[in-house]
Amino acid sequence: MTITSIEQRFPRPSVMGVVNVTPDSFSDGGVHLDPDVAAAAARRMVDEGAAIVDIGGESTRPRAEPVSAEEELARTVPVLERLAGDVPVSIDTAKSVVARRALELGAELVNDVTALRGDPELAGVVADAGAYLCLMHMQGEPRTMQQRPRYDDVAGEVAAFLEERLAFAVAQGIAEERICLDPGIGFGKSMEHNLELVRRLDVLLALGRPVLIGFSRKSTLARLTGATDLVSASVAAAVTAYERGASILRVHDVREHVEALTVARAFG
Ligand code: HH2
Repeated sequence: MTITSIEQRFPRPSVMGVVNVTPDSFSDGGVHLDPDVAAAAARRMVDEGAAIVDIGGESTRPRAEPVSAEEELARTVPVLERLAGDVPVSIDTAKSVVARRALELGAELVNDVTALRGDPELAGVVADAGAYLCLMHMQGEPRTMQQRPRYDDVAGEVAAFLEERLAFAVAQGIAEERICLDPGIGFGKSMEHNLELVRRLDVLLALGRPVLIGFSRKSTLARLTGATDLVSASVAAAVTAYERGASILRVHDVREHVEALTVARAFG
């Protein structure tokens, strides 16, 4: 069987649009709770040039409370049903039941912010489906992760963690070519940690897998600029991450990022 690698499916730069079907996500909470509205937003993102749309039913923002699998399914399945077959979808979940249902409904990629540490069944679900997988670094858990993030060498520690999780995923039968890595901007990190991770993206790229970066609308950008509208700041962070070698940029404002990244890529 020939498998399409993540490099082939998501050439640099590729944009992943974000659709959070949640009441409490930090930047688009409540906006896409109606499945028709969420599905329309996903379609618009693809029209604007997104390579894939990341559908999430559980907020992972700092201090977010976990939701049950039933609730996550109730939020995401109606959206996935509306998109099935014609919109490329990623499912942002750490739960195997949610991932399994999403994959049955045509999702291509499982985006797990726990890097297969949350649900022992998830690796098998991804392996059996031959799905793409994103492994993300997080220090602590969403409820408490921003309380006092601490590292001696943030880039080295994040890379070591992801190297171990990559080996674990491969040992569970997931093809290495289907996996991308994400340093987890804002997940148990200070502003300086977030900046350092992009500044030293080469440390992560040395693991040999494509890197996904989600800097869009994150609080580091608000702290740096003092702005409330974070579109320009997000675009700057995405272009910088692309320049440092990132492949997939996870963003809320697709058109602006696609335009900026198209120009950045033209410089070669
Ligand atoms: N960030 C968020 C959620 N999922 N997945 C990956 N791989 N990388 C990220 O940086 C990432 C992610 C948080 O952002 P958002 O989806 O806007 O908010 P919320 O978690 O509150 O729904």
